[in-house]
Amino acid sequence: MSRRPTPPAALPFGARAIDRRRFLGSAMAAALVSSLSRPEAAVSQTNDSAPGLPSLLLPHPSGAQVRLYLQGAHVASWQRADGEEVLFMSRDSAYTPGVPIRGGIPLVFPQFATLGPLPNHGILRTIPWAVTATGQEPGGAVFALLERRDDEATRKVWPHSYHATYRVSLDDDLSTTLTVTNTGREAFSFQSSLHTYLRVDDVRRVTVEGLQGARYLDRAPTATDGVQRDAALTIERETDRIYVATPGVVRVVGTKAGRSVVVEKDGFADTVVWNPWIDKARALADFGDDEYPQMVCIEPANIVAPVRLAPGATWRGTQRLRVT
Ligand code: TA6
Repeated sequence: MSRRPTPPAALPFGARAIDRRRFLGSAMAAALVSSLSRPEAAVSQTNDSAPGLPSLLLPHPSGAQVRLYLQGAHVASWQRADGEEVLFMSRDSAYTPGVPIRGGIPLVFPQFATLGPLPNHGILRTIPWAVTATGQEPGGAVFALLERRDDEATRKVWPHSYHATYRVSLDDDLSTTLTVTNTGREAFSFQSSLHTYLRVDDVRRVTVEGLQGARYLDRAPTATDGVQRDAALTIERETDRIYVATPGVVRVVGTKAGRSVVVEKDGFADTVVWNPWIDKARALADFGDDEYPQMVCIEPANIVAPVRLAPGATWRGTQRLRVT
């Protein structure tokens, strides 16, 4: 399988030294620099090996950092203060403008997967977003705020006007909040999810808790819909389930020895659990055949009951990831 160029590693933490001439040369850089409210929350831009796919670092004084691509406001990495990487990124991911990035937290809007006529998982994850602010919150979290509006190209694919914002906030935890405002004259409905790829040492040793009693729609081949009877879901085959109207907290136990990741959601009714397992991993060109044990997707989502947004109304969906 052809290896795609993987981007240079994020700037070593604390390495804010960047080629300011190059950095300041771009209009976006000017926006970034002008939006900085406090130097210590400075955001450094790292242009990956694929020109035109800029990413930025959001360092926290603790030593933790988040790296996100402006394409799709795509969080690709969350390194905790101890250096632990919490999110999974495939070594075979593309870093090409307009091509989905495999891993991190893809934004899904206004369609989930192929549950409609739009491109898989919709339009937001493959288009460039603008950074509108960065800084530090009174409680000490550092944040980046990005936004995206409709344009002629998006309206050709999905004929509605919207203003989307995405806030990434890092302290001990990582919170990401997507808002969508209907800026048009007609109501529209949408599905959405924060398609979070959690990194695990071995998915066969992981249990997913918090879904007991929930009904699920099973999208894996030959699988059938059902109800989660056991308190702990184990991953032993291709798993592609939409759990309907789930509680606000899911715990992924055993991401590393003695570690769990808690996924809290608000504004999202459903939870998707996905692991491609062997055959689907082989079928994905941007996913290593041997990578399926290293990840599980836990996705706060609105799928079964799409959100209906009246003109001028705003929807907000948030997830908070916490390592315990
Ligand atoms: O969220 C699960 C899912 O819908 C799977 O069916 C699989 O297609 C996954 O999303 C990845 O989708 P992508 O378009 O990123 O390949």
